[in-house]
Amino acid sequence: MSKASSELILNADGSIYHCNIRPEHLADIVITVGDPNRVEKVSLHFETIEHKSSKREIVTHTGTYKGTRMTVISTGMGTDNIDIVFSELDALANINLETGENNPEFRKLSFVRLGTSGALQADIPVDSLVIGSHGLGLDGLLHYYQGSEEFMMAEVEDAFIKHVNWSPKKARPYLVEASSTLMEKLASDETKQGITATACGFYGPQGRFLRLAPNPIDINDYLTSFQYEDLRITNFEMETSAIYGLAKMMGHEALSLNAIVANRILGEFSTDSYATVDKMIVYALDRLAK
Ligand code: R1P
Ligand code: URA
Repeated sequence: MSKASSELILNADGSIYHCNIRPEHLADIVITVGDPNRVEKVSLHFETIEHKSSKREIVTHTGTYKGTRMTVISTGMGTDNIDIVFSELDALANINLETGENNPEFRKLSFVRLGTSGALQADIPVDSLVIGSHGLGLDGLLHYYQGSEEFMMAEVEDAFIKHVNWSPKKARPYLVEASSTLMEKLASDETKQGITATACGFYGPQGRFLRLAPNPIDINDYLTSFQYEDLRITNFEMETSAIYGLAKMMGHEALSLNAIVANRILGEFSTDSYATVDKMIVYALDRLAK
Protein backbone atom coordinates (compact mmCIF):
# COMPACT_ATOMS: atom_id res chain seq x y z
CA MET A 1 0.00 0.00 0.00
CA SER A 2 1.52 3.38 -0.95
CA LYS A 3 1.61 6.18 1.63
CA ALA A 4 0.25 9.75 1.49
CA SER A 5 2.87 12.50 1.79
CA SER A 6 1.39 13.43 5.20
CA GLU A 7 2.26 9.93 6.50
CA LEU A 8 5.68 9.14 5.04
CA ILE A 9 7.19 12.62 5.07
CA LEU A 10 10.29 13.43 3.05
CA ASN A 11 12.50 16.51 2.95
CA ALA A 12 13.32 18.24 -0.36
CA ASP A 13 16.55 16.21 -0.73
CA GLY A 14 14.67 12.91 -0.39
CA SER A 15 15.74 12.34 3.22
CA ILE A 16 13.21 11.22 5.82
CA TYR A 17 11.50 13.98 7.84
CA HIS A 18 13.10 13.96 11.32
CA CYS A 19 16.17 11.74 10.94
CA ASN A 20 17.14 13.73 7.85
CA ILE A 21 19.04 10.88 6.16
CA ARG A 22 18.47 8.84 3.00
CA PRO A 23 18.50 5.01 2.81
CA GLU A 24 22.11 4.91 1.59
CA HIS A 25 23.25 6.68 4.77
CA LEU A 26 22.01 3.89 7.07
CA ALA A 27 24.22 0.93 8.08
CA ASP A 28 22.82 -2.43 9.20
CA ILE A 29 24.32 -1.93 12.68
CA VAL A 30 22.76 1.09 14.38
CA ILE A 31 24.02 2.44 17.69
CA THR A 32 21.47 4.67 19.40
CA VAL A 33 22.39 7.13 22.14
CA GLY A 34 20.19 9.63 23.95
CA ASP A 35 22.62 12.54 24.08
CA PRO A 36 23.42 14.21 20.71
CA ASN A 37 26.95 14.99 21.99
CA ARG A 38 27.55 11.27 22.52
CA VAL A 39 27.37 10.62 18.75
CA GLU A 40 30.77 12.19 18.21
CA LYS A 41 32.16 10.32 21.23
CA VAL A 42 31.28 7.11 19.38
CA SER A 43 32.32 8.13 15.87
CA LEU A 44 35.71 9.45 16.94
CA HIS A 45 36.65 5.77 17.23
CA PHE A 46 35.66 5.15 13.57
CA GLU A 47 38.49 4.95 11.04
CA THR A 48 36.24 6.39 8.30
CA ILE A 49 33.14 8.59 8.40
CA GLU A 50 31.12 8.70 5.17
CA HIS A 51 28.12 10.73 6.31
CA LYS A 52 27.18 13.27 8.99
CA SER A 53 23.87 15.04 9.43
CA SER A 54 21.72 16.59 12.15
CA LYS A 55 18.22 17.88 12.73
CA ARG A 56 16.76 18.88 16.13
CA GLU A 57 18.18 16.41 18.70
CA ILE A 58 18.86 13.75 16.06
CA VAL A 59 22.55 13.67 15.07
CA THR A 60 23.72 10.89 12.74
CA HIS A 61 27.20 9.71 11.76
CA THR A 62 27.85 6.67 9.53
CA GLY A 63 31.30 5.14 9.15
CA THR A 64 33.40 2.08 9.87
CA TYR A 65 34.93 0.68 13.03
CA LYS A 66 37.58 -2.02 12.47
CA GLY A 67 36.13 -2.47 8.99
CA THR A 68 32.49 -2.88 10.13
CA ARG A 69 30.01 -0.31 8.84
CA MET A 70 27.90 1.29 11.55
CA THR A 71 25.52 4.21 12.00
CA VAL A 72 25.42 6.06 15.32
CA ILE A 73 22.33 8.21 15.91
CA SER A 74 21.03 10.23 18.87
CA THR A 75 17.38 9.84 19.82
CA GLY A 76 17.13 12.53 22.48
CA MET A 77 15.31 11.58 25.67
CA GLY A 78 12.19 9.46 25.99
CA THR A 79 10.10 6.84 24.24
CA ASP A 80 8.22 9.46 22.21
CA ASN A 81 11.49 10.12 20.37
CA ILE A 82 12.11 6.38 20.02
CA ASP A 83 8.81 6.10 18.17
CA ILE A 84 10.02 8.71 15.66
CA VAL A 85 13.56 7.46 15.16
CA PHE A 86 12.71 3.74 14.95
CA SER A 87 9.73 4.28 12.63
CA GLU A 88 11.87 6.39 10.29
CA LEU A 89 14.92 4.10 10.32
CA ASP A 90 12.70 1.07 9.63
CA ALA A 91 11.08 3.00 6.76
CA LEU A 92 14.52 3.84 5.31
CA ALA A 93 15.41 0.14 5.41
CA ASN A 94 12.13 -1.40 4.34
CA ILE A 95 9.98 1.05 2.36
CA ASN A 96 10.68 2.35 -1.14
CA LEU A 97 10.51 6.09 -0.39
CA GLU A 98 9.63 6.94 -4.01
CA THR A 99 6.61 4.65 -4.29
CA GLY A 100 5.72 4.27 -0.60
CA GLU A 101 5.52 0.49 -1.14
CA ASN A 102 7.22 -2.00 1.19
CA ASN A 103 10.47 -3.32 -0.32
CA PRO A 104 10.12 -6.88 -1.62
CA GLU A 105 13.00 -8.05 0.60
CA PHE A 106 13.09 -7.37 4.32
CA ARG A 107 16.28 -5.67 5.57
CA LYS A 108 17.05 -6.50 9.19
CA LEU A 109 18.78 -3.92 11.38
CA SER A 110 20.68 -4.52 14.63
CA PHE A 111 20.12 -1.77 17.18
CA VAL A 112 22.36 -1.30 20.21
CA ARG A 113 21.48 1.47 22.65
CA LEU A 114 24.44 2.91 24.56
CA GLY A 115 22.75 4.89 27.32
CA THR A 116 23.03 6.11 30.88
CA SER A 117 20.88 4.81 33.69
CA GLY A 118 20.18 4.71 37.44
CA ALA A 119 20.57 1.44 39.38
CA LEU A 120 17.68 0.16 41.48
CA GLN A 121 19.73 -2.46 43.36
CA ALA A 122 22.37 -1.78 46.02
CA ASP A 123 24.74 -4.35 44.48
CA ILE A 124 24.88 -2.57 41.10
CA PRO A 125 27.49 0.12 41.66
CA VAL A 126 27.85 3.40 39.81
CA ASP A 127 30.20 3.11 36.84
CA SER A 128 29.15 -0.49 36.10
CA LEU A 129 27.60 -1.62 32.79
CA VAL A 130 24.12 -3.19 32.70
CA ILE A 131 22.41 -4.96 29.80
CA GLY A 132 18.62 -4.97 29.84
CA SER A 133 17.70 -8.65 29.48
CA HIS A 134 14.16 -7.25 29.23
CA GLY A 135 12.64 -3.80 28.91
CA LEU A 136 9.80 -3.00 31.31
CA GLY A 137 7.68 -0.28 29.73
CA LEU A 138 6.03 2.07 32.20
CA ASP A 139 5.56 4.53 29.32
CA GLY A 140 2.63 2.98 27.39
CA LEU A 141 4.02 3.49 23.87
CA LEU A 142 3.62 -0.10 22.66
CA HIS A 143 -0.14 -0.04 23.38
CA TYR A 144 -0.55 2.37 20.44
CA TYR A 145 0.40 -0.43 18.02
CA GLN A 146 -1.92 -3.28 16.98
CA GLY A 147 -0.58 -6.75 17.71
CA SER A 148 2.00 -5.58 20.27
CA GLU A 149 0.65 -8.00 22.93
CA GLU A 150 2.19 -10.88 20.98
CA PHE A 151 5.67 -9.63 21.94
CA MET A 152 4.88 -8.94 25.61
CA MET A 153 5.24 -11.25 28.61
CA ALA A 154 1.78 -11.00 30.19
CA GLU A 155 2.45 -13.37 33.11
CA VAL A 156 5.39 -11.35 34.40
CA GLU A 157 3.50 -8.10 33.75
CA ASP A 158 0.56 -9.37 35.84
CA ALA A 159 2.91 -10.34 38.68
CA PHE A 160 4.49 -6.86 38.52
CA ILE A 161 1.11 -5.08 38.47
CA LYS A 162 0.04 -7.03 41.56
CA HIS A 163 3.33 -6.51 43.41
CA VAL A 164 3.38 -2.76 42.80
CA ASN A 165 -0.40 -2.30 43.11
CA TRP A 166 -0.11 -0.41 39.77
CA SER A 167 -2.75 2.31 39.38
CA PRO A 168 -5.24 1.67 36.53
CA LYS A 169 -4.96 5.43 35.75
CA LYS A 170 -1.50 4.70 34.28
CA ALA A 171 -0.79 2.69 31.12
CA ARG A 172 -0.41 -1.06 31.64
CA PRO A 173 3.27 -1.97 32.14
CA TYR A 174 4.66 -4.16 29.34
CA LEU A 175 7.70 -6.44 29.26
CA VAL A 176 9.69 -7.29 26.12
CA GLU A 177 12.84 -9.40 25.85
CA ALA A 178 16.20 -8.32 24.36
CA SER A 179 17.59 -9.91 21.20
CA SER A 180 19.33 -13.17 22.14
CA THR A 181 21.72 -12.78 19.17
CA LEU A 182 22.94 -9.41 20.43
CA MET A 183 22.98 -10.67 24.01
CA GLU A 184 25.48 -13.34 22.96
CA LYS A 185 27.65 -10.70 21.32
CA LEU A 186 27.58 -8.11 24.08
CA ALA A 187 27.23 -9.93 27.40
CA SER A 188 30.39 -10.87 29.33
CA ASP A 189 31.69 -10.88 32.88
CA GLU A 190 32.20 -7.12 32.41
CA THR A 191 28.41 -6.60 32.25
CA LYS A 192 25.51 -7.25 34.61
CA GLN A 193 22.00 -8.12 33.43
CA GLY A 194 18.44 -7.62 34.55
CA ILE A 195 15.16 -5.93 33.71
CA THR A 196 15.65 -2.33 32.60
CA ALA A 197 12.60 -0.28 33.62
CA THR A 198 11.71 2.51 31.21
CA ALA A 199 9.95 5.52 32.76
CA CYS A 200 8.04 8.29 31.00
CA GLY A 201 10.02 10.95 32.88
CA PHE A 202 13.12 11.47 35.01
CA TYR A 203 11.66 12.90 38.24
CA GLY A 204 8.19 11.78 39.47
CA PRO A 205 8.07 8.75 37.15
CA GLN A 206 11.43 7.58 38.57
CA GLY A 207 10.42 8.32 42.17
CA ARG A 208 12.49 11.52 42.53
CA PHE A 209 11.05 14.07 44.97
CA LEU A 210 12.15 17.67 44.44
CA ARG A 211 9.12 19.93 45.13
CA LEU A 212 6.42 17.57 43.78
CA ALA A 213 5.84 14.23 45.47
CA PRO A 214 5.88 11.16 43.20
CA ASN A 215 2.73 9.01 43.17
CA PRO A 216 3.17 6.58 44.82
CA ILE A 217 5.93 8.10 46.89
CA ASP A 218 7.70 4.75 47.41
CA ILE A 219 7.47 3.46 43.82
CA ASN A 220 11.19 2.58 43.76
CA ASP A 221 10.89 0.28 46.80
CA TYR A 222 8.34 -1.81 44.91
CA LEU A 223 10.51 -1.93 41.80
CA THR A 224 13.61 -2.91 43.77
CA SER A 225 11.79 -5.71 45.63
CA PHE A 226 10.03 -7.17 42.56
CA GLN A 227 11.20 -10.70 41.75
CA TYR A 228 9.84 -13.13 39.15
CA GLU A 229 11.72 -16.44 39.12
CA ASP A 230 15.33 -15.26 38.63
CA LEU A 231 14.35 -11.90 37.16
CA ARG A 232 14.69 -8.62 39.04
CA ILE A 233 14.65 -4.96 38.03
CA THR A 234 18.20 -3.65 37.88
CA ASN A 235 17.88 -0.11 36.52
CA PHE A 236 15.76 2.83 35.39
CA GLU A 237 16.06 4.88 32.20
CA MET A 238 13.78 6.30 29.51
CA GLU A 239 14.05 4.45 26.15
CA THR A 240 14.70 0.68 26.34
CA SER A 241 11.14 -0.74 26.50
CA ALA A 242 10.06 1.09 23.34
CA ILE A 243 13.28 0.11 21.55
CA TYR A 244 12.75 -3.57 22.41
CA GLY A 245 9.04 -3.49 21.57
CA LEU A 246 9.25 -1.62 18.25
CA ALA A 247 12.33 -3.53 17.08
CA LYS A 248 10.62 -6.88 17.79
CA MET A 249 7.40 -5.83 16.07
CA MET A 250 9.37 -4.62 13.02
CA GLY A 251 11.52 -7.78 12.88
CA HIS A 252 14.83 -6.19 13.93
CA GLU A 253 17.33 -7.08 16.70
CA ALA A 254 17.78 -4.76 19.69
CA LEU A 255 19.80 -4.62 22.86
CA SER A 256 20.26 -1.87 25.44
CA LEU A 257 23.53 -1.44 27.31
CA ASN A 258 23.61 1.25 29.96
CA ALA A 259 26.37 2.89 31.98
CA ILE A 260 25.17 3.20 35.57
CA VAL A 261 25.63 6.85 36.49
CA ALA A 262 23.42 6.86 39.62
CA ASN A 263 22.61 4.36 42.35
CA ARG A 264 19.14 5.23 43.63
CA ILE A 265 19.35 2.92 46.64
CA LEU A 266 22.67 4.25 47.90
CA GLY A 267 21.93 7.84 46.81
CA GLU A 268 25.15 8.06 44.79
CA PHE A 269 26.01 9.69 41.46
CA SER A 270 29.14 8.87 39.44
CA THR A 271 32.01 11.32 39.84
CA ASP A 272 33.31 10.45 36.36
CA SER A 273 30.32 9.42 34.27
CA TYR A 274 31.99 10.49 30.99
CA ALA A 275 34.84 8.02 31.55
CA THR A 276 32.31 5.25 32.21
CA VAL A 277 30.38 6.12 29.06
CA ASP A 278 33.66 6.05 27.07
CA LYS A 279 34.49 2.63 28.55
CA MET A 280 31.03 1.40 27.46
CA ILE A 281 31.47 2.79 23.93
CA VAL A 282 34.80 1.02 23.32
CA TYR A 283 33.49 -2.19 24.89
CA ALA A 284 30.42 -2.24 22.60
CA LEU A 285 32.25 -1.21 19.43
CA ASP A 286 34.82 -3.97 19.87
CA ARG A 287 32.16 -6.61 20.36
CA LEU A 288 30.03 -5.39 17.44
CA ALA A 289 32.99 -5.39 15.05
CA LYS A 290 33.88 -9.05 15.82
C1 R1P B 1 18.03 11.25 31.31
O1 R1P B 1 19.07 11.91 31.90
C2 R1P B 1 18.43 10.62 29.99
O2 R1P B 1 19.59 9.80 30.19
C3 R1P B 1 19.31 8.45 29.93
C4 R1P B 1 17.80 8.36 30.01
O3 R1P B 1 17.30 7.23 29.36
C5 R1P B 1 17.35 9.69 29.45
O4 R1P B 1 17.36 9.71 28.04
O5 R1P B 1 19.80 7.96 28.69
P1 R1P B 1 20.78 8.75 27.67
O6 R1P B 1 22.01 9.12 28.46
O7 R1P B 1 21.07 7.79 26.58
O8 R1P B 1 20.02 9.98 27.19
N1 URA C 1 19.03 8.25 33.38
C1 URA C 1 17.81 8.04 33.95
O1 URA C 1 16.79 8.02 33.25
N2 URA C 1 17.75 7.89 35.28
C2 URA C 1 18.83 7.94 36.07
O2 URA C 1 18.70 7.83 37.30
C3 URA C 1 20.09 8.16 35.47
C4 URA C 1 20.16 8.31 34.10
